[in-house]
Amino acid sequence: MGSPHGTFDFVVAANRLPVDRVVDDDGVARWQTSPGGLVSAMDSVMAGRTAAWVGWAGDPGEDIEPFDREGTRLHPIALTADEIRDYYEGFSNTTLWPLYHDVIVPPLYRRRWWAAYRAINQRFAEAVAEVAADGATVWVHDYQLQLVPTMLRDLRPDVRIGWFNHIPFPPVELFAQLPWRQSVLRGLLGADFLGFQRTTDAGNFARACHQLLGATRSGDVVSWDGSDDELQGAAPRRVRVSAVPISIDFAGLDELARTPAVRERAREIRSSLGDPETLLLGVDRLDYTKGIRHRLRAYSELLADGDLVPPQVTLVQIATPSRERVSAYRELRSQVDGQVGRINGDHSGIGAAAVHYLHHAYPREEMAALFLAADVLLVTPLRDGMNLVAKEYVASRWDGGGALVLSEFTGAAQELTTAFQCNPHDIVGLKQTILRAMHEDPADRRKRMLAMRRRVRKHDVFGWARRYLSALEAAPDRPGGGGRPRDRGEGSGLG
Ligand code: GDG
Repeated sequence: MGSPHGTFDFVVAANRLPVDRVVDDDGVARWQTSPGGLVSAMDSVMAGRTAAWVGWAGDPGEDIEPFDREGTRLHPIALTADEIRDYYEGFSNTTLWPLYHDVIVPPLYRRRWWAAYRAINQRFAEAVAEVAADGATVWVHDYQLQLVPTMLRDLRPDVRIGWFNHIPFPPVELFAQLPWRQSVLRGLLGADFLGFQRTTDAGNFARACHQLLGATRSGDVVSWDGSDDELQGAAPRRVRVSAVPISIDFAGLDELARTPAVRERAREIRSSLGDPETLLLGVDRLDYTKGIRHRLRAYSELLADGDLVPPQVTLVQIATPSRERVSAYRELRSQVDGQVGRINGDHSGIGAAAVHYLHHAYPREEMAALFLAADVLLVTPLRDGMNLVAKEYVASRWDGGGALVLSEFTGAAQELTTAFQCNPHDIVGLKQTILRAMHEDPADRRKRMLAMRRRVRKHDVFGWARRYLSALEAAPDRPGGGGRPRDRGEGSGLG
């Protein structure tokens, strides 16, 4: 080992740092903590440890020196404009994102993007190796960094490595399209523990390892002897693989939604929309996985059928700008713009808009007020790892009001079983589900909401982080770990 080890005994590696660089009115740049549950969850597990976070600062550009913020060392990874294009917009968001979301749009396979992905993953692995203390725990996040576990293990066999996939892991029949499929699996198998949103995702990963690498699975341990056709000489691996579904800061959101300012704002929102009998709401990143077009299609048919009539009913659709340099996202935007224009042209009146379409990001308080104001939240993804918006809506409804229409293709559908579940591809079924959510007996709707609130309160983001880390601690082949001995049940193939 060349250079001396670092001093941080807990290291997070994620594509982005937990801060954004903002420039004040007076032209001075400063760092602002990014909003969101992941950052709060990580704060909660970092407290009391010497912790570092390795990630990209968000702009193309020069090296930024590591700096300390709220007790955590932030270690920026610099990316040039070409690297952002090839590693981030290209391989991460034009190859992996669509491939892992059921090929809703066709993934593109470009050798130049793959080369950049490998190089940037290596850069992350080296940065982690530099800051991690002897025997440190390293938590790697998401699909942008799938090669980091093995690259890091090669540099630092002493550290304990976990990886969590925020998005689905596809069935092997789709994953097998990837020209570099074995390298990706091998990259992940460098971890001690791989966490997924759903049991199905963990199963898909294990099946891919079986079919493409000849690995075996026993319980939640995948074993690979390191031999396969293309990659010679790898060390054998035993890796724990299971589902640890992510959640949100229930108490924080519940508290925010109860504040007088948020409640007042919720009333104001309804009154500025003409106090509709039913306010429908959609809140999504503008992403083709979220089923926004299917939702708008169902809504426009309900208007055309005369089942819904503005201004008694209106839809607010927040579509947060996302990945605007990627062509599939630009195309989606123009399709959604067109659809909204047609719906409003056909069905709005003066002071009675059928759709209020807002292509902006909003502060957390405004989101909570929108959740509290909405009678029905429409969450209709074609595929979604979890969908935090659904859980955030539930946490905001301290009043037991509201109704959630939820696609069965989200991770959240496995937990929020009393939601009005739907198949967004089935437009007739989706229309009926929206009407059912609007018209069900209020006492029954309330029961559904209270059951979902109990679930999310009990399984919040802090519990998720604790569960994840204890699974990582108990990973196989580690002193004190809970792994099974090698001779028990191994080699049984995939159940
Ligand atoms: C990925 C997976 C998985 C959105 N607009 C605004 C805003 N948001 C916040 C939401 C929510 C988050 O962004 C979006 O999370 P989702 O889970 O809905 O979706 P992805 O961005 O696709 O996230 C997903 C997640 O990772 C976590 O593992 O659940 O399946 O795809 O928190 O509230 N927040 C604010 N203003 C906005 O305009 N403040």
